[in-house]
Amino acid sequence: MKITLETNSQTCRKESAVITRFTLYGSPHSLPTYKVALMLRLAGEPFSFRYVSFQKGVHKTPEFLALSRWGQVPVLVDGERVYLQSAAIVEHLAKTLGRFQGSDPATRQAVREWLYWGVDVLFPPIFHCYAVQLGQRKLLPINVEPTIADYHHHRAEMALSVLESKLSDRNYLCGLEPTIADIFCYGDVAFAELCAFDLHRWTNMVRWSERVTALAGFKAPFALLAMESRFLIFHGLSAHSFAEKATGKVAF
Ligand SMILES: N[C@@H](CCC(=O)N[C@@H](CS)C(=O)NCC(=O)O)C(=O)O
Repeated sequence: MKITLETNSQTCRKESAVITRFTLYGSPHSLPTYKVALMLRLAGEPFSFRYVSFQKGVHKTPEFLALSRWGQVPVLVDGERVYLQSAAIVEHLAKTLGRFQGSDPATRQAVREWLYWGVDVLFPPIFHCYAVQLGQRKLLPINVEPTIADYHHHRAEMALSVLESKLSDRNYLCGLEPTIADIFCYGDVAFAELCAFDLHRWTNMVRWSERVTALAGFKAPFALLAMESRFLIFHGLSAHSFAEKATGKVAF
């Protein structure tokens, strides 16, 4: 299989009717990819999506590694520049688009704290629980010992309990308005739901999730991203996506 990384500008030339500033590389199964896609979606920004197949090992190819030094998704190309690490990407988007960044310096500092907490505490156990599930569904060659799987489940429950307690006196994580902190942490909660966690025990979190899912433009993980490359264009708030034709050249 020959893998050629097609640049954003090449893609734009080919699909002259569809020119997007943003191109997101990732997978619908990737929690951090969803967080970035959801941010773009809620900000009303059209973007091209390039599917990176883990099964085919595309993320370890020299072409992809030239784009992402970490060999990981998501990758966001904004014009000529490449952005890596989902927390840094959503921060870049909030700043450059002037959306969901928090209204004052103190709020923006609290937002940053939540992003670090999300990367450090919330994401890892839910990511591992989802990986266990992908293994059970034979979608990835992963077989996790039950005791290890229980450990991840327990750590995820502890992290979700923290969210629950912090949401007792507020609508959103950093106050009255939604910020990238909410979008970022919600991405993990959405996948916890896919992992069949019983979220209804955490009533503050359920109400917060309802507020996030009620935001204009919201879409759930697999409703937003597909296992193929797409152009996701928004006309007002209704999205139209055009699946990219398999040319044999675009393997992402
Ligand atoms: N801290 C990174 C984590 C990214 C990450 O774990 N990506 C996974 C998919 S969810 C990946 O690309 N894994 C492939 C690998 O590490 O080999 C971020 O937030 O962007």
